[in-house]
Amino acid sequence: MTIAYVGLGANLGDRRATIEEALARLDAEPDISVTATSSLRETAPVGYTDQPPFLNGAARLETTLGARELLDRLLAVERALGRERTGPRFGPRTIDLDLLLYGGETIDEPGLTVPHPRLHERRFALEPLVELDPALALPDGRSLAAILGTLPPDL
Ligand code: PH2
Ligand code: MG
Ligand code: MG
Repeated sequence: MTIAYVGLGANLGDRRATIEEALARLDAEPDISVTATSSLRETAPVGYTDQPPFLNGAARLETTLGARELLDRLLAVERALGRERTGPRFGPRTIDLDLLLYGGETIDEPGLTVPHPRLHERRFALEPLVELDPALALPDGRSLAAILGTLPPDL
């Protein structure tokens, strides 16, 4: 059993309903349990700023799946909920499920980087994780709460 953390994001359609539906679908998978969810907060878009505000949060999962299998399930739920990958990188989306942390593992494979490569620089991803567990750390031992304390506001 591995504890994994997934970042939740949406900025098109009924953002809250889509995030809740994504969590229900993940929890319905026989080898995934959603064991905690953070509050959802509205955030200004980062990276590509000409798009609507996001609703962001994070969830704690327990899973018997490997990281690659878990990622594949996340992508399948995104597709089922109308996620299209036609627009600009970092552009608007009905749902974004990002594998942020998978146990204490560090993974660097094509299409699968854990911890998420931009986690340490994104307030909208770090804040819900620290809300879920203030003691969370990166695999190298750096505390997420400490990283958050050094970050400027998301731009
Ligand atoms: N996701 C992005 C790009 N920019 N900005 C906010 N506020 N929240 C996001 O989830 C987000 C973003 C690409 O995944
Ligand atoms: Mg993302
Ligand atoms: Mg994503």
